Amino acid sequence: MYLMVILMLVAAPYDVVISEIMYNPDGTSMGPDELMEWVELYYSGEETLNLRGMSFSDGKNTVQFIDYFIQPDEYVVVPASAGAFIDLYGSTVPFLEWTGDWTKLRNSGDQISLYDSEGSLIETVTFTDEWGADNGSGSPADGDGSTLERIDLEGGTDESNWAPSEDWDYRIVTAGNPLCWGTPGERNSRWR
Ligand SMILES: [Ca+2]
Ligand SMILES: [Ca+2]
Ligand SMILES: [Ca+2]
Repeated sequence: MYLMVILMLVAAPYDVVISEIMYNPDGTSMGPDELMEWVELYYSGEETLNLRGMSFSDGKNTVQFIDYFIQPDEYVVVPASAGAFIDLYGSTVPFLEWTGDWTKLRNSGDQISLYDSEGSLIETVTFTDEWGADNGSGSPADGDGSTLERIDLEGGTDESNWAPSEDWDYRIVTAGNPLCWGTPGERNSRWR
């Protein structure tokens, strides 16, 4: 037990990164924007890490995490509303609970800064609704159900490392009409 505590302490908190962002959920198929937004985190460390005290902020509102023990190479979702998230995606997707005020991811673009439990900045993602836009037509992540996925989880936070999630029929069976609501709690569809 003592050994385990030490291992947890030495795990570098910046092994946690923002891996996926649902900033503009498809209101028709998913539900209200203010309930259905979520952010996914990925942990690349080698030992179990408690995310307690870590947070993210858009510069106004801060979401501070409650106890959540994440395992190496795992993903966890931070949902705007846990209840709404479970209703839509089911109860098997790992998510964490938090205190504070939801950051409200602006549909025209916003920023999310991730902080470790000491309050030190890990990274900032400043996205716009142009990320993933296809030749003048909008981005699928901008209200069509896709998320923004980080392509290389060890890569940077600039636009070139993000892409809209691809249709995966993510736990959704709608005959002839596959919906893409991202890959919460799982490896990204645009992973490489
Ligand atoms: Ca939004
Ligand atoms: Ca905001
Ligand atoms: Ca994912």
